[in-house]
Amino acid sequence: MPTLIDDTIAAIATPKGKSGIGVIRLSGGEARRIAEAVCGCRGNGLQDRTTRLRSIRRPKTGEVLDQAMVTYFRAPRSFTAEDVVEIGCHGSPVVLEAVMAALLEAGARMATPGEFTLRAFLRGRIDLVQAEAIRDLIEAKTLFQARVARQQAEGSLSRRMKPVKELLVRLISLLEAGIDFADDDVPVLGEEAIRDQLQPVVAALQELEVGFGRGRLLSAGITVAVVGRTNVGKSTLFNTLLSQQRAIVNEHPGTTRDVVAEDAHLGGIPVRWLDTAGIRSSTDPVERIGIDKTREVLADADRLLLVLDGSVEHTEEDRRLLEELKQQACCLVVNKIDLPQRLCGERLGNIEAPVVRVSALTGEGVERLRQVLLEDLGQGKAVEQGGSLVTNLRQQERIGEAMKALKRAAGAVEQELPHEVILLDLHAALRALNQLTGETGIEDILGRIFQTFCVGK
Ligand SMILES: Nc1nc2c(ncn2[C@@H]2O[C@H](COP(=O)(O)OP(=O)(O)OP(=O)(O)O)[C@@H](O)[C@H]2O)c(=O)[nH]1
Ligand SMILES: [Mg+2]
Repeated sequence: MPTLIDDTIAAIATPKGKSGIGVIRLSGGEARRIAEAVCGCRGNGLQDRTTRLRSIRRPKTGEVLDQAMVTYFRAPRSFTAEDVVEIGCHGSPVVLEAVMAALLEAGARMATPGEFTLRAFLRGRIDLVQAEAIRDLIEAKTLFQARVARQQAEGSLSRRMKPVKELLVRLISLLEAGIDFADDDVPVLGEEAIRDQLQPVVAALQELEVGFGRGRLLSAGITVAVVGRTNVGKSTLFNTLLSQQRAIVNEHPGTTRDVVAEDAHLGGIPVRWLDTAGIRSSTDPVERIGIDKTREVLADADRLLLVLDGSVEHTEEDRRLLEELKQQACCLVVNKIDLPQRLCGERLGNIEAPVVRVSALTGEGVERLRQVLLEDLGQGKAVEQGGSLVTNLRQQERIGEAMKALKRAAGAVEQELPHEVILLDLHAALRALNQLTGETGIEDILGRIFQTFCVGK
């Protein structure tokens, strides 16, 4: 973990391998001098926020290595809040290595992963949530993930935390003042007033905690399993949802024997779709292994789509499955609506999950099914909240810690304990929130966050 920020660091910021252009970044007090040493810009120095075509040379020999676009960002108006130079070379790995070597020769040090972002953080340019969001943005697999990460990088979570922390700090100051200046007519807050001031802080944090579930979904993705008895059209639906003929479809019941898995996005959320063997009592040993596997999926999948065949009457197997899965299934899919319908709707009456009627064969209703699933995942809400979602475990832990401390404080208020005791818990809550946005006590978590960055960021 680097702690020095006095030297000037350099790194290739674009991925390894051949590309049209490759960018090398320099940051630090000497960035401009070092860049000028390799650009040979005697008497024609780099201008702030200006890009120029330059010949890049080895300082010792003067050998020309490449023609590159060189941009200078004067401190503090740069990503790291230090002097930054970006050199856009031709994207040959050999050229980039040679230019890097020239920069090191001129006095730069090779950056470690995440060190540019670390500097931005240490120089107060961004807070911890923003730093993590930059990493999430780089690692985003879908546009939706990227959008949430970008909003966090712009400080949406931090902005949302700010008033919450202010309320807490205000309450702490009032209580402290009541104790410190007890003899000087400073009014002591009553229990009622403390409760009133604690309440909005707890409510705001609670909302963030709820958002964590959705935030996790976005970053980690989920599994959605298609289940039901044999021949109801699970594999057909699975294929239609994926828009590809992935699973074998056949009129014979018991076609799917193994769990078939495929990854595809749903509204920007990474989803692993699972097609499963139809559940029925079977004497075929292979089919029974498949059904056992389906049972494992039932236990592990994040969401279940329970499929029924609308063209036949309710069977005993359907009834058993409905009974077994009515708590778990996020949606009941009545399939084969292109055929005359025989399934009695009343049988589904006491199930809470939404019922969606589709034809997996023609695709009718499948878009609606996607919508219902997205609503169940709360994606709509995530967008509404402008992306101020808690997306990682560290953030959730800190919010959880703050919540616990606030609950202890509320308990202390109820028991009419001395204000010193309440203050201990309020300070603990504030410490947890400070760690979230990185104001105090953060040394121990820095390493964990920055070591997952790539070099050049
Ligand atoms: N008319 C009509 N037929 C369908 C529909 N969906 C599936 N089928 C037919 O129903 C039969 C069974 O389809 P599958 O998708 O293999 O059913 P499954 O639930 O995966 O069956 P198992 O793997 O055996 O459990 C096939 O002949 C499909 O063509 C539909 O929406 N309409
Ligand atoms: Mg099947």
